[in-house]
Amino acid sequence: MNNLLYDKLFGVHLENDAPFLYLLDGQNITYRKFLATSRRIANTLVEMGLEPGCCVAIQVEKSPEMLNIYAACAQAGLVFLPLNPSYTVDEVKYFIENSEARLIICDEKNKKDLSTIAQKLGVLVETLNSNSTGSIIDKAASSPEDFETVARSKNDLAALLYTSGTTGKSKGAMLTQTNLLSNGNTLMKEWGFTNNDILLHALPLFHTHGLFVATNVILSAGGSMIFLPKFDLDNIIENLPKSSAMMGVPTFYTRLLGDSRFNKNLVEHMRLFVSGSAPLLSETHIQFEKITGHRILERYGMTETNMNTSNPYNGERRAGTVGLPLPGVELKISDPETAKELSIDEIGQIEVRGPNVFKGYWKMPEKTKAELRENGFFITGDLGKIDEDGYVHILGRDKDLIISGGYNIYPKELEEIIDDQVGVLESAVIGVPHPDFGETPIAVIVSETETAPDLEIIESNLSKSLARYKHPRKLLWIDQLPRNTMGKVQKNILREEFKSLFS
Ligand code: MLC
Ligand code: AMP
Repeated sequence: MNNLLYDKLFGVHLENDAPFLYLLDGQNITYRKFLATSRRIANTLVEMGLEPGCCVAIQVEKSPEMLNIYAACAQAGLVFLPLNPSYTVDEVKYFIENSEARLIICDEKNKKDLSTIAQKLGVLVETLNSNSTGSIIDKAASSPEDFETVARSKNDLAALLYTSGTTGKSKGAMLTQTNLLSNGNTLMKEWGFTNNDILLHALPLFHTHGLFVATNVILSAGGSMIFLPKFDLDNIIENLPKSSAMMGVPTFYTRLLGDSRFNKNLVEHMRLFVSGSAPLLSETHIQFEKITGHRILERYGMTETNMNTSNPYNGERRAGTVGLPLPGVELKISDPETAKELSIDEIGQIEVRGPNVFKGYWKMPEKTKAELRENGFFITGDLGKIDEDGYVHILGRDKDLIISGGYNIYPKELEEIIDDQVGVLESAVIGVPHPDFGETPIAVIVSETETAPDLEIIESNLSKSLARYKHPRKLLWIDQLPRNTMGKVQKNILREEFKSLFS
């Protein structure tokens, strides 16, 4: 037995002296050097008593060392669990508890708060700061540089990625080595990545897009990344001429189009722009082509499935569609009531099956059973159709989900907190169009009495428990929520009523 994830993504680069990461300060990190640091960290993790299969949670700002820890986990057979640094302590507590992580790696500034939780749960705490310092780095400096790769099977877990759920509780998607490897390799081939590519990487590393799509494709191809800490227009504009490809959420593209410095000359060297994680408006696609001559390649994926479809690299990239199923991925449209497969152009729920599809939700067999059929098809919760040329169109969501700038927000999580506030009878959180984030949540609240609830206090209480990106951009007070004859809140009516709030 070997360890395919490590061997194929990382091990193949042991002798590679080409740059893996170009940093903002002008330095670069070669593959060889990157892997040497990763091996030291792998030794450190094992010295702490972590055994194969143990989960390592990490909540830090984006840094090269975060990728070192990803590589170290792969090599030591540990399960990598990245978390958004903007999560509050309350949110992180749930993830640590639910995942049964043995170690949490956090920024020094959060150590005190997290240590209190970690101590109760018997979890180890180490630090890693955005300036490359931290206890894990100190320990790794005195750990040996040789590390014998731990054997893992291709069905073993490689990562646990939490995705919020309609019930308000986040679910840990169990991703195996096969899930990650099959997708990385397929995308590398489909999108023509080689070791000549330089990817402009401005996505976060705690989600599928920045970690498994962007990073794994570059590792598979042996290319390089210009590694930006976050999406910042000045840095993007400066680095576009040095890059060959960029992957982003639609907000990246609308922000670029809104900047007067963005023009055709900047992107002369680029061969590919990829968009995903949220719908790319046709008008963005068209305007981007008008200015740059490039047609953005839109693809469709999920935490649970990695990537499912892609517009063709060679061939027609159709605006308003997410392209064709990737090789090895089966995609069908089914009737949500009967599960019967629907025909061309009929709208229904999107189901997918393939080596990219996850193993199930961590410790949630009921939820797994409800969404992952015995025949291997996963019910995505997205609604769509397949046109006569095989292109997939996403036309809505069966799940009550808001996607803001590529981050998912489940209304239920917010509604539960708002409904608990003094003076609130009930609430409905809906997504409305937003010029920058595509969609943004607003909360419509019904008071217990005839007077308005204190919206400021509600807002302040929300900010104590929820990451900033989830906060409703507006709280509104109304007399009553519209309901259908079954008593169900008609969110579509609210969405229609408030659709122009930010336009
Ligand atoms: C930041 N903020 C957001 C936000 N991002 N609010 C709502 N939605 C977001 N996405 C908040 C900040 O906390 C801040 O709050 C304010 O908005 C402005 O911050 P900013 O600094 O201007 O934001 P910025 O750093 O520019 O971030 C915007 C962004 C970023 C779009 C660049 O959110 C981003 O990188 N998104 C990508 C997410 C992603 O990778 N998704 C992939 C999921 S995987 P304030 O008020 O305190 O100032 C997946 C599968 C698939 O979906 O198919 O890929
Ligand atoms: P996540 O759970 O964060 O992985 O988000 C996955 C969801 O993002 C999918 O179920 C879709 O609803 C949405 N999504 C991803 N890519 C696209 C796309 N290209 N167009 C529309 N929606 C998308």
